[in-house]
Amino acid sequence: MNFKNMTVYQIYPRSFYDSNGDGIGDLKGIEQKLDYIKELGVDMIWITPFFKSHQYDNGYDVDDYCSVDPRFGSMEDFDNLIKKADSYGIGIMLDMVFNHSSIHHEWFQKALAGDKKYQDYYFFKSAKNNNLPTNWISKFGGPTWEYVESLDKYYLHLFHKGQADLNWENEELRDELVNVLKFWKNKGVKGFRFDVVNLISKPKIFEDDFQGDGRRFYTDGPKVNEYLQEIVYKAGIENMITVGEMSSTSIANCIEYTKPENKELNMAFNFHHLKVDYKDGEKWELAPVNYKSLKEIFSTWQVEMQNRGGWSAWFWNNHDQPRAVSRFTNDKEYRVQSAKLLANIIHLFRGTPYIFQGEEFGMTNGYFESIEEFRDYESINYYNILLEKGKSKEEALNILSRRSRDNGRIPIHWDDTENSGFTRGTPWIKINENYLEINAKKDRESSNSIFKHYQKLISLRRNLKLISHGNYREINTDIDKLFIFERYLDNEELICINNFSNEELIYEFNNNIFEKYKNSKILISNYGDKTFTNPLVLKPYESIAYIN
Ligand code: TEU
Ligand code: CA
Repeated sequence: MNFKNMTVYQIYPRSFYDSNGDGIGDLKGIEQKLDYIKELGVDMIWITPFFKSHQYDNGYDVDDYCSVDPRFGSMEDFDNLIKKADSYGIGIMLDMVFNHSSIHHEWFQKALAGDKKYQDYYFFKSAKNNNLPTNWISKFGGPTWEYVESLDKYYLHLFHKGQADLNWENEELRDELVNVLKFWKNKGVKGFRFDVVNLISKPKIFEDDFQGDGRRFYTDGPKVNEYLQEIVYKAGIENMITVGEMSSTSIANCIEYTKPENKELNMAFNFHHLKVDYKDGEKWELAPVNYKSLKEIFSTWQVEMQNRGGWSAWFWNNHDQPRAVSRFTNDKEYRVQSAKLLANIIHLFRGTPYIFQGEEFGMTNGYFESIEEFRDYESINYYNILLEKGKSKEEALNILSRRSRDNGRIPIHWDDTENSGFTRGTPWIKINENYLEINAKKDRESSNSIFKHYQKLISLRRNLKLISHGNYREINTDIDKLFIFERYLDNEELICINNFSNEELIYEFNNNIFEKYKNSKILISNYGDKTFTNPLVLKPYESIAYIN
């Protein structure tokens, strides 16, 4: 399995398929859908946390790293899943939440009981001048310190107060995490995703931030590279597929985290392209999508990572993001074309593409109508923060509907039977009303199937070095919503032309581009065959790639 020509499918088990009718997706459900995943053609499945957890943050608050939470099934279910996946040639990637553990983890419980050894696994600090140890703001809103009366100390939590940050400076703690990796590696796991792993190197001095929310003090800290090299080496996972989720990171850091000679990770997720509709970088302030900025970010990351030996994991969607087809394109009149346009871009890029469950048949945002429909702690917390800031209920609900992570957590629409075929029970979160029109079964029966489009892209990446290893260059257009890029390797080249607008576009290429591609053949298109002409007429949301 080579991370450069593979495609990874992300499953959020809670919303994937419920096999026992309790309304929550589970491991047996994944096993029962392996034929579907096999047919798609992916090489690996990343499963988000299913370990024992109190679910404050839907499993990213881990009580026991070497377990299966009964909600999702048993360890035997996991063993059966990995065995069947293996027989299909599909690797399993697990999600290691090592920046923080749950406060119900036995380490934290021992710390609370006064055990100094385990207190040093975390960050317990005294108040400073009758204030919190620092004024940092949690990613979910609110302070990052929670008071423990029995210890007269505060502990650090960058996320939910149920997620206590782990002190990676402590070598015993690091060795505990190495053992977790060995446990799952010995069970046949083939890859690991490391959750917010660029936050693990905390500062020696904790100080207030009067310029921001504190992230500049703990993001991409001084020892992340050293910690990653150590844990990869000690766990013996250098030959596995590894990806780091990098929160608020930089290109320079992602190059260091992923360049092979550093023996850290194969690749890294970054989020810059998913913030071009934030107002001044603020997730909870709406702004129109800045397509010019989107193109600049894509091309800067593509070229820099290529020139300096890094490797990106590319994605539009995951369990923390709204659905891209609703966010960046037209999920109504041009939903099918839009879904294929988005797929073409990510799957023809340099870097490893990730498909988030449901993306392969064009699932949309949740179209929530009341605050009661939301489940995500971050969303509900920010709803209250927005109201406190003076937003009306309607404004706050509108912002949540556009930004909430619950948009990506709507149960998968398998077919048009009750509850979209996801469960025979009551789903833990609402099913989208549009499941009658938008579901896996209907899409795969369609002559215009998005699923079949993804199958082709996955196969192209596996078989064409031009795609998996080729270089990248953008063809600059002065039209914000027209994104054109090339890939080139030896004497092969492809061009991918994308119209991000509702309107027809007519584009005049310069002569040398036209000369290069005038006799080329179609590689993949979302509207069907057409000759490369000059000028080229592009329909709304048309995405077409030619290869010569
Ligand atoms: O995500 C961290 C992360 O960067 C996003 O969650 C983002 O910070 C958040 O949506 C606020 O905008 C990882 C997991 O993917 C996420 O599900 C967890 O909630 C989080 O870490 C904490 O483990
Ligand atoms: Ca279930």
